[in-house]
Amino acid sequence: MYQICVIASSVNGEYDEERTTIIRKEKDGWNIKFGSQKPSTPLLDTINYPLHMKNLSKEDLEQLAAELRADIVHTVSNVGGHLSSSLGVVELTVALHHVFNAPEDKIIWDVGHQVYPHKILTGRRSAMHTIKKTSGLSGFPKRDESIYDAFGTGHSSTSISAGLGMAVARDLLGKNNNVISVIGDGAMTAGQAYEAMNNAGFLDANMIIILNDNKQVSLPTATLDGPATPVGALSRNLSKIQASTKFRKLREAAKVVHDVDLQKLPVRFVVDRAGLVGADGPTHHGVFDTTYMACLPNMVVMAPADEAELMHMVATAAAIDDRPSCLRISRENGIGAILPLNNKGTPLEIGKGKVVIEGSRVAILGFGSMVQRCMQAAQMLKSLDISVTVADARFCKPLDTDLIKLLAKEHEFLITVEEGSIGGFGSHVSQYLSISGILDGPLKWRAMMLPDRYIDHGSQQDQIEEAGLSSKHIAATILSLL
Ligand SMILES: Cc1ncc(C[n+]2csc(CCOP(=O)(O)OP(=O)(O)O)c2C)c(N)n1
Repeated sequence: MYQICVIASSVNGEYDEERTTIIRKEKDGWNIKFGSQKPSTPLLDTINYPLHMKNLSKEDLEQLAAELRADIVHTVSNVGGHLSSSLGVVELTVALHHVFNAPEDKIIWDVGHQVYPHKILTGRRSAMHTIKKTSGLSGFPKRDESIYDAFGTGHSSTSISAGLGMAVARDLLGKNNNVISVIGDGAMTAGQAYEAMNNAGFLDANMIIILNDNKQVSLPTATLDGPATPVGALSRNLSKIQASTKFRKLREAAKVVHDVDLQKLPVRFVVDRAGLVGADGPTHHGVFDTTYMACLPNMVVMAPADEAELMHMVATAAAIDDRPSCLRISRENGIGAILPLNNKGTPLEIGKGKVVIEGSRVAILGFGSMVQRCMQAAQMLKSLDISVTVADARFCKPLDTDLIKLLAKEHEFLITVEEGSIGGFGSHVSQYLSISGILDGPLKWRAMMLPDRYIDHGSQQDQIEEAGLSSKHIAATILSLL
C-alpha cells in the first residue's frame, strides 16, 4: 500500500475503524473497506454532471470510480436495489461519461439494471435514496426522468436495435453525435440482439457496441430483506437451457396465434409477476396478458385466488392436453391458505368458478388475486349491514356463464374486479351480459380494472391505491351504487 487517498467520515474527528468506509489505493488496485457510515467522497462531491468530469486526470478518474463504488454500496445498503450489475460498470460508466459527450452522444444501457453510477453522474445523486420508491427515481433508465437516459429499458436485448435506429436517424438528420450501446453477455444471448447485429452490419451505420462480457448474469442481488439469489454464472446454465430443444420450442411459441392456438397445441403458458409488481415498475408489470390471451379462441385462461388454488391450477394446466392454457400468477404474497395434501393439486373443472361468500343484493366476481380484496370489501360492507356475495371466477376463458347468470339473477348489482388492463376479464363478462340480454333487465353492473395508463414504480400497496383497486375502492364502488 502506498497511498491513502480518502479516509472516510469520522465522528468528532475520531476515527472508528468498524463504522468507517475506507477507500484506499493499494499496489494492485483500489481497496474499499466498507463501514456503516456514509463514505467521504470529496471528488465525487464535485461532480454533478458529466461536464464536471472532463478535465480530470486518469488518476482522478480512478479515484472517482472508487468513490462512486463506495457511494453506491452505501446507498444500496440503505434502500436496496441492483447492486452487482451497477458495481460491475462503475469504471465503464466513468470512462463513457469522460470520453463521450452525453446527452448529445447517446448512451444506451441494456436491461438498464446497471445505471446507478450513470444516474449519480448525471444529476441524480441527491435523489438516489428514493430509487424504486413511490414518486422516487426509477430503478432503470427512463426518458421522462432525464435527458441523459437515451432509451428506456428494464428488459434485455434491446440496446443494439435502439442504438441502430438512433444512428440511422442521426445520419438522416446530418448530425455527428456518437451512439453507444452497452450490452451484457447475458443480454447478448437473445434473438433481438442477433437480429440487430445483422441489421447493423447490413446498414453499416456508425455505432459503438460495448460488450460487457463479465461471464455473469447478474440479477438484483440486494434487497432490504437481505441478499437474494446470488449472482451466478447463469450464462453457463443459459447456454445449457438454450441448447435444450424443449426450451427452443418454448421460445418459438412466442408467436402464439400461429404456432400454438390455431393448432390447438397443448402449450402451457405461466405468466409470472402478473398484476402490479411494485418497485420494478411498468416495464415489469404483468397487466396485459389476460387481454391478449383471452381473445384467442382456443386458449384456457385462469388465475388463482390464493396459493392452494395455484396448486390446483398447475394440476389443471398439466391435465389440459387438447389445447393451450395460460395461468397468471400474481406478485402478491400467499395468504396462508391450507394447501392440498402432499402439495398436490387436483385438476379443476375447466371454466367453472365458485361462490366463496354467500350474500344477497350485491355480487362481486373477482378474478385471480383480486378475490382476496373482494372478500375484504365484503367484510367492510357487512359491518354496514350490506350483504355481499363474493365469487371466484377462476377462469376468464372459458367464462363460467352459468355462474354469471346466477349472480345476475339473484342480485341487484354485479361487479367484476381484476388486476389487469381494459379488455380483460371485465370485458368478457360485459360482452356475455350484453349478448345474452341480461343487461336489458334490472341488473346494474360495473367493471373494476386497471386504469388506461401505466402505473409508475413504487410499493405494490401504493400502486393498488393509485389504480383504485384496494378493498376500500371496491367497497366504495358498491356504496356509490346503492
Ligand atoms: C427480455 C428479458 N428477459 C429476462 C430478463 C431478466 N433479467 C434481468 S437482468 C438479467 C441478466 C442480464 O445479464 P447480462 O446482460 O450479462 O448483464 P450483467 O450480468 O452484466 O449485469 C436478466 C436475464 C429481462 N430483464 N429481460
